[in-house]
Amino acid sequence: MRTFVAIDIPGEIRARIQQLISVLRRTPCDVRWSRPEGLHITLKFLGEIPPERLDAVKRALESLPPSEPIAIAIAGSGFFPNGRAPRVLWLGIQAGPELAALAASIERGLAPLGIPQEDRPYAPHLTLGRLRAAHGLSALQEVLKQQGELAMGSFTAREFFLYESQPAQDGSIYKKLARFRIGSDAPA
Ligand code: 3AM
Repeated sequence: MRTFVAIDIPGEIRARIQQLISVLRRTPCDVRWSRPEGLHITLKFLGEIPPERLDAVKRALESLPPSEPIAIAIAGSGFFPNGRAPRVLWLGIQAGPELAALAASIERGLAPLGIPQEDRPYAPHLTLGRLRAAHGLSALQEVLKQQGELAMGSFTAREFFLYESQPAQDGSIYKKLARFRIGSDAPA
């Protein structure tokens, strides 16, 4: 099973992003847009794991050192790998150092299970869509510019999830397998 670890997006922000996607959809570009219900901020891509390893992965994620809730703001946009040869359109993530620290802690916690560590620096983002072709790119960029700062909102992340990515006809479907708390159970 193909798995990854990510932070979910609150409904109110999700609705705003869905609205943005509906505007961007009208541009004549060939993009596979993210499903609103699957929007997430990836912390760690695990790749294929044998189903019998799932419990060990969950245990490792449950026993990470404690971390503080993470204040996250979603704003701005960009392309991976760059604007000239774009493959992924993303929204930017602004967060304190706790976010990268959590991603690093997850890397460390999963390494003993043989899950390869990332060699690239952690680049938090929220994938809006994947470009199938470059045509219509300037129209897309123009509409993005018209949308201004793309300030989608902010929230405090108090949990993250282990997801399974299931291949589907029009992009993957993401299914939550387990939930993990960030910080203590006490109310903030
Ligand atoms: O939705 P985002 O972009 O945050 O890009 C994939 C997606 O992240 C990423 O894992 C998430 C769930 O599929 N992903 C897929 N293959 C990857 C790889 N080989 C990868 N991340 C790193 N290395």
